[in-house]
Amino acid sequence: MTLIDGKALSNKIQQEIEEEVNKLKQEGIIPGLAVILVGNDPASHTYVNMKEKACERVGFYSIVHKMPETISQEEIIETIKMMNNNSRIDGILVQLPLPKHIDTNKILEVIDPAKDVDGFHPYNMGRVVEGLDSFAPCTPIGVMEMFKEYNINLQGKDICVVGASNIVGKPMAALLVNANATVTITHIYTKDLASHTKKADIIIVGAGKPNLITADMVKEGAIVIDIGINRLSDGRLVGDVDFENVSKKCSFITPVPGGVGPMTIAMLLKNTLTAAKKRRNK
Ligand code: L34
Repeated sequence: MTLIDGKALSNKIQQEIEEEVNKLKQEGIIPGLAVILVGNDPASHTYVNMKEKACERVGFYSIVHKMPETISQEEIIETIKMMNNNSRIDGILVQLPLPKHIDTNKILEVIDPAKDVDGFHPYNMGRVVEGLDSFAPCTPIGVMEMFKEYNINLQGKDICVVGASNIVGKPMAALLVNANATVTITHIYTKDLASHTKKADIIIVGAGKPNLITADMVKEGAIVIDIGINRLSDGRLVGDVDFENVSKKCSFITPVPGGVGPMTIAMLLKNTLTAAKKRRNK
């Protein structure tokens, strides 16, 4: 069994980005990321802090615009429009989830697709599905980078994606189909989850449910990618996979923490760098 080290790969990518930023700086270019953080969700604050620190590490300019839980949809939209017009900002990210009174889709559609480093705008999502050059969501492209780094060939593979969110499952499936895999997307209404996972050469799970994937659901020698991040009541951080038992059957598996999470951050930086270069025709 090979452990896929997302942390190490993330660090390697961040180093490459830092080197490129140093070169751009000689031309007077500093990539800039703006993050909108609404409310007091502790996990969101943790992730945004990590993103801010990562920006600092690679030499980006970054701002975090914090807004109270009670903020109106209109005020968020006005802030995004300001960022769309701010020439120092190359990437705009609205940390999700947003409070219930906010229509997330309405917010995401206001972001200039050229600054949509999360790849959540319907324009970019459409381009991802068509396999065109586009910003794609950071977590799925982070997973694709892991496959590349570990020389895992996807062509013709049976891949089961567990979870059908707009952020993870759907774009993940699109990227895999474009890499010539045979993809099954399962979700909470799937009748018999195990019947699908058992057949899969690769299982990619992002459902937010600890121990959803147990050893009996996994084929011998399968590859398991765990996108879930759950904090248990004792403070422990676990994924959606029963790692201890599932890992014994796997050829490759990602840990939580230290797997897909750090890759999400690296891909955000990569998308922001790409946005900065594209806006200047580089
Ligand atoms: N707009 N909202 C927007 N974009 C995103 O890409 C995200 N996401 C998800 C939540 N909301 C978002 C993230 O950034 C989840 N997510 C994310 C990013 C990084 C990590 C986890 C989730 C991460 O690095 N996790 C560490 C452990 C962190 C800890 O100790 O809590 C890990 O090793 O998995």
